[in-house]
Amino acid sequence: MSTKVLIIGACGQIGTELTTALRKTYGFSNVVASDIRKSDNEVFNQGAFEVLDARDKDAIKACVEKYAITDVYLMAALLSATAEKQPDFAWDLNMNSLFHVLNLAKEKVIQKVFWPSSIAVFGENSPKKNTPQHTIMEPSTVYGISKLAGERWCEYYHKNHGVDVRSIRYPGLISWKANPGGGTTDYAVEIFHEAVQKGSYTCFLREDTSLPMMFMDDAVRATIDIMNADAESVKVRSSYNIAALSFTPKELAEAIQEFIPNFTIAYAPDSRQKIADSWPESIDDTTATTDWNWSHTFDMKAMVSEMITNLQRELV
Ligand code: AKB
Repeated sequence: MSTKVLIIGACGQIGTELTTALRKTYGFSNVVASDIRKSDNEVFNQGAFEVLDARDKDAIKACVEKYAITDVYLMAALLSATAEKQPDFAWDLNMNSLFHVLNLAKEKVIQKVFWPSSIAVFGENSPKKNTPQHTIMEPSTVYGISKLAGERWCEYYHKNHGVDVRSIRYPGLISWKANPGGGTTDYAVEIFHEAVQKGSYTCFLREDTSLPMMFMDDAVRATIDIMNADAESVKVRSSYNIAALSFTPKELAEAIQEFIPNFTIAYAPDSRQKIADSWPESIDDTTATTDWNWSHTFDMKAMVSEMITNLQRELV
């Protein structure tokens, strides 16, 4: 049977670029994008789009049947900062959407599921540096709790119902095509927009807050690679650590100054600092490398160069 993809939450930061990449892989007619509302990004005028609430199982099932979908990428979620403000809604969206999709796979209505987890599954008692694949996980945020619970459910559905679910723990993702929304790592995208447009930025995290990050091209490639890997090589069915970069706001500002020498940064930490302080500084991703050959390609300099070149062309 040929692959037919549904992306739920396609209009977000990852979904936008994933939609383009999956269409390149499977063809326009085999990829359906969906979200609670359509964004005005051109990407969504170029192929099938459905307005879909990720909390509505019947609507997801109807869409899956309409297009004979085989693989679902469930990208809809409330991220860390927003989830703290709306815990009930975050739990409802982040958990029930996952149950709906896992149950469709259990009922054999679909064949394969991708579900994103996050470095937010770790907490204050996890090792901060090179956080291992398997370690203490005591997340202290609504978002992190929902992602850790989701990971346990993914593994449970795989072991007990044979569901082919695959997942990676994304670090902060840096991209210029679509903006993030409601995350703690969002500063690492905002800083580029303000550097290019205003030459200055006030960061909501302290200058010495080191967090794991990745350029979007690597994140999208990881997503597609794990979905294309042989089932036997995907041994972890909760979620895989993946890693690329780790830097502080100060280090990022210095890297931007290499391209925009007059750029200045100030610091005004807010409630997101507490979230960042509970997360790892860097991640050990050797299990993903061993199991399905993962490695990142963008280093700090290449990422900063891509961001500035593309935003200067788009925004100035
Ligand atoms: C967030 O900051 O909430 C996300 C994440 C690390 O999962 N970008």
